Amino acid sequence: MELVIHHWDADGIGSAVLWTRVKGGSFQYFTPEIGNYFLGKRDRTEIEEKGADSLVLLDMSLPEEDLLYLNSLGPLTVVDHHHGRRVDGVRIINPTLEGREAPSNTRVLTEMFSLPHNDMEYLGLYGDNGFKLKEGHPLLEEMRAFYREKFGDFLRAVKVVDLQYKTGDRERVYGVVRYLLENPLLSVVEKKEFSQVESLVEEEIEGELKKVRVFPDLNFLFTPTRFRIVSDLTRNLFARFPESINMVVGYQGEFYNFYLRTSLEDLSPLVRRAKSLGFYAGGKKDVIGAVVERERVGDYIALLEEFFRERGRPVNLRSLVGDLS
Ligand SMILES: [Mn+2]
Repeated sequence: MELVIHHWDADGIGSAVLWTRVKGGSFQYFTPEIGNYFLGKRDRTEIEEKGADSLVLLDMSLPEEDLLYLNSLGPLTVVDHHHGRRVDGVRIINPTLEGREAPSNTRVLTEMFSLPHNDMEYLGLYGDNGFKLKEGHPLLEEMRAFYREKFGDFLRAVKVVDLQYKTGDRERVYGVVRYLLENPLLSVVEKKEFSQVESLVEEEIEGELKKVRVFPDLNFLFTPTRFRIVSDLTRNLFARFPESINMVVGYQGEFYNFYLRTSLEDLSPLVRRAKSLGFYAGGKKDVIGAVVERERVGDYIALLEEFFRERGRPVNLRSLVGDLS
């Protein structure tokens, strides 16, 4: 049995399906705790219990220590399109390592196996890029030409596949992989178990937004929901209160998930500082996200407070975060 470890989003799901179709044989599937771009303790236990003969990692950039760990369990192949580095002794197929960008992992696989253009390729391609492709972009035109009058159905199908992980329930992700192994992509929208997730997610977002604590210049929400909606919640607050500090804290597995959006200050220096201090952080000008271990929550809060204090906008996050539970 080969264990297919894949990203939980549309590109990761499409990659898992493509790999299975091309390779044939016996497979099991695994995606890390949703939201974590590394393997937690529970992930490792679960992977070991599968007892795979070989492993493949698709569309997921994991830390070097995790790649070495997976490689120690059996022969490992990595196919990816994220920026990263080579790791000694690990077989990595990734065009970005040779300076060639790939818009999705499903496209890397399609080219690698010399497949004709296909549904799974476009599932990954639209999933990873669709929202940011401007009208007239060659990739968008390519997908339009492929689906023609079914293009609208295709967009809807991608959305449904991509939404499954937002429940935080990995079984839903595996469910859609299994379904797509047997059924055409466009038919996912007709399956209630998949399409209902959209309203489940919307209801959860609305419910959580009612719990936001509103202060002058600050909106704060602690949301221990299983749903992976921390970034959606933060974006929703930011859309309404761009001039406030909008902070949402979620809880996932062994970690806290911090998101902060504001137009008050350029957050890029904060992102760099957080990374240099060893936090799993990322972001841009108006957003910073970080996954923080329980023991380091205090340090992370201190970092945020210091950043805003230095800029003449003191904010007391400590008292709010103090009662996370
Ligand atoms: Mn991808």
